Parts: sequence; structure tokens; C-alpha cells
Amino acid sequence: PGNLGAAPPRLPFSRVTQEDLAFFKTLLPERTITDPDLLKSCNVDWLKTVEGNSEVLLRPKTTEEVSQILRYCNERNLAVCPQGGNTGLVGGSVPVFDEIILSTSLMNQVITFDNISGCVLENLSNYLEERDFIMPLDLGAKGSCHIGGNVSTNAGGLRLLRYGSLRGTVLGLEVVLADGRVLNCLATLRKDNTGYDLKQLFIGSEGTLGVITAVSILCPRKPRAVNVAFLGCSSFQQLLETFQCCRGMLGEILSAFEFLDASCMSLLKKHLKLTNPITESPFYIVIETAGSNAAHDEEKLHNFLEEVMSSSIALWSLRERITEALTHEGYTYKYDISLPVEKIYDLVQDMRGHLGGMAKNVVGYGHVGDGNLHLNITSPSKDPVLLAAIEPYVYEWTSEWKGSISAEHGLGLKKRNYIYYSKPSEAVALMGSIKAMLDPKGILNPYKTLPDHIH
Ligand code: FAD
Ligand code: 2HG
Ligand code: ZN
Repeated sequence: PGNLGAAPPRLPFSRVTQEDLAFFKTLLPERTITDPDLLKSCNVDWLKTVEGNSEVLLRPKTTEEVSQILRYCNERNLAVCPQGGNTGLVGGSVPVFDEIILSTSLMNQVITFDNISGCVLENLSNYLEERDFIMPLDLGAKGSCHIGGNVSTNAGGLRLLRYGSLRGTVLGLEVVLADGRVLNCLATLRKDNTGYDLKQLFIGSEGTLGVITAVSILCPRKPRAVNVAFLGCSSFQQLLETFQCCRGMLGEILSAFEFLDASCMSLLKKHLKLTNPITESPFYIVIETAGSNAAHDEEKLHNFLEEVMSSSIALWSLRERITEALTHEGYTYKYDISLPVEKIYDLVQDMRGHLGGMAKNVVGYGHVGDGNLHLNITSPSKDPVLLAAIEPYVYEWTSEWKGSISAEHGLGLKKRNYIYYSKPSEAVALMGSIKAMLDPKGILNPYKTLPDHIH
């Protein structure tokens, strides 16, 4: 079937003219960037696997500016790529050709304490922690990713097990539509059943239906007691048994249950000089508890654990920095798969057998608590023969077990044509109708999320 993740041909959008630039420079003086050196990093994704050729970066500060940009681009038939922290892993956040990059990097104001907009996740977390609250999500990319990007990808991350998905914690959104209309659904209510829940359309739509300009999000109280433990397991079966036991004994205070395999540990050691704090094992688990009563939580944890470590930051690094360690290995083929939890490691083992010695590394890690495996396969450089051995094998395997081919990273450019492995054709067709209704000219993040025949 060829490489269905490769870029399709350019669609007939207009090209940016001197008049267009003059318009943008009047609207956003100093914030219309055309210097090729400054544009370089925004044209390349975090993994350095997708590179566009945009000649214009716009950095609006207000919703009104976003609205004027989109109204203008829609009239002129100019394509736009919305960009947050550019940490996306599926090639969705960078232009494929010459799409204008619309960055939210200056939309970083906290509007009110109950109401927050396009800011770097870690800054929001720090802001809230000073006020005795926390963000309901946490990711390894927290230092760079933006809340607007997180909502646009419906990012899962390390706390989903405890606080649920953004589909539950996002209470309201402000979105600028393709034609510049501002949709104010920035409610802060816990309950609101007045008609269709439009904000859900934009959560996880990867910038293809609108630009998110403000978010209101429900934040939990900062837990008074947080404990982190790092354990080794001799088999994946033992890991699953530990998970069941953990759920039973820790109950509501369990806030994360993450795993990595021994191959991940070797890469952390080799590239980032991180040390394994415990005995070498085939599998490792990071468990976090978050509760309100330190003595009660600790007692629960001690009853359960064989090993409790003191420095939680060091322990979390072992889990959070695997993606970074992998970048040092050459080219990484990434798969972000949801499966029944007892099947997640079978895919890694089957893939190892299937590929024989073709790949440099086949590693598995992820969010056990959410049934979400991160299967990563590396080779010294891009390798079409290896790719043909991995795909569609990995998607067929996933589909057979009724899994999702993108649990939390989205489809972006790389996975768009594989959507049918996880969604029926009627559903994809309806997505196409929604796209056509909200963005009839298809200017918003073209070539992303939906399969090529729909654009
Ligand atoms: P970008 O990468 O800039 O954009 C992502 C997509 O959203 C693009 O399609 C873009 O066009 C669109 N977009 C961005 N901002 C807007 C906006 N304001 N309005 C409309 N569309 C917009 N993901 C997880 O789910 N869980 C994890 O645990 C996790 N860990 C990660 C760890 C590392 C080290 C890295 C590099 C990535 C990780 N990711 C994870 C993937 C990534 O961080 C998330 O997808 C993140 O939510 C993207 O946010 P961003 O601001 O960087 O968005
Ligand atoms: C994580 O959970 C991220 O660490 C990234 O979702 C996963 O790089 C990956 O495959
Ligand atoms: Zn993840």
C-alpha cells in the first residue's frame, strides 16, 4: 500500500503575496515573522521528522486578532497551521507546504483564576500550585506544550487515571472558526445540558475545525500527600497482577500506574545517564498516589509496596524522559495504541518476532492504567523496508483486538490515512461533513487528521 503517512500533493490554496504580508504587518506589527532563520524551528516538528516550508509566522495576542487573521485567510483561500508548543508527535503541528503558521505563544494570559487560556502547561501548573490547586493533566512535554495544544490533541498523559480526560475536565472553550467568527462557549459550569456540547468537537480535533483561544478547566485541589514508588517486575503477567492488586489496595489514592520495559531502561542509561535505582528487571512500574491524609496514604502504600523511594522527581524522569532518550537512537517509528490492558505487551513481543533483526530497538512503555501502549521502533535512519514490515501489520493487529491506532497523540499528518482501522466509514464520512460545514474551504490545518480523499 506504500507509505500512507507521507505528504499528499499540495492542494490549490493561494500563495502568500506582498499584499497579504502588508495586511498581516499592519494587523500584527513586529509579530509577523518572515525571517527564514526565525521560521526554521516552527517549520520542523519536535521529532525532526516532518518539515514544512512556511514563509510566514503570525503571533497574535488576542482573540480578535486571531479572528481577523482567519477571516482574511478564509477570504483569500490561504491555508493555516495552528501551532502551540510544537511538541506533537504525529506531524500535526507543522506546515506540510507553505501554510501560514499561527502560533499561540503570545496568548499566555491567565484571564481569571477560574479561567485560563493558551499558556505553557508547566507555567499553569506552577501558577495553580501556589494557590493550592493543580492542573488535571501532566505530560513529559509540560515545559513546552501549551494548554491550547493539549486541548486540541485531547492529550492524556500521566494523571488521566485519576482525573480523567480533558473531555471531562474542560468546562468551556473559546474558539475562532475558519471564517473568523468567535464561538464563545467559555462556560465555567459543572453542568450544562442546553443542547449539543459543541466544545467536544474542538477537543481532539487537532486544529482542523477552529483555533482554540481560551480554555476554562476544572482543577483539582493540590493533594496534600504525594508518594511515588518504583518497582521491578519479572514478567508482564506479574505487572498486570500488581496493577490489579494496586487498584484494590490503593483505591482512590492511586493517581498513576505507568510502565517501561528493560530496553527503555537501557536507553535512559545510555543517552541520558539516568541510573536505575533498583535491581535490573524485565519491567519497571512507576506508581503515584495522591491523597489528602499523609499518614493514611503512606500506610496504605507501605502495606502494599516492597520499595518506596524518596526522590519522586528522579523516579518520574525514568518514565518521562524515554521519548527524549529514543531521539538519540536515530529514526523512531512511533505507535500510540489503546488495547485491552492484558494485551498491550503481546503487541511488543509479536512485533519483535515479526521484525526479527530488522530494527535497532523495539521498546514498549506507557500508561498501564489507561490500557495505552507506546510502542517505539528505532532504526539508524529512515528505512522504507522496515516501515513496510511494521505497517500495516501494527494497525491490523490493533484492529483485530478492537484497539485504537491513536490513543492520545492524534492522527496529524502521519496517521491520517489509517483512521479506518479504528473508525467505521460512516463515522469518517460524518467527520468529513462536519469539517466541510465548519471549514468549507479547508484552510485549517490541511492534510491533517482526516484521510486524503476527504480534504
Ligand atoms: P502542537 O504540537 O503545537 O500542536 C498539536 C496539534 O494541535 C496540531 O495539530 C496543531 O495544529 C494543533 N493546535 C495547537 N494549538 C492549537 C490551538 N490553540 N487551536 C487549535 N489547534 C491547535 N501526549 C499525550 O497525550 N500524553 C503524553 O503523555 C505526552 N507526552 C509527551 C512527551 C514528550 C516528551 C513529547 C515531546 C510529547 C508528548 N506528548 C504527549 C505529545 C504532545 O505533547 C501533546 O500532544 C501536546 O498536547 C501538544 O501540545 P502543543 O502545545 O505542543 O501542540
Ligand atoms: C509518553 O507517555 C508520551 O511518554 C510519548 O505520550 C510517547 O514518545 C512516545 O511514544
Ligand atoms: Zn503517553
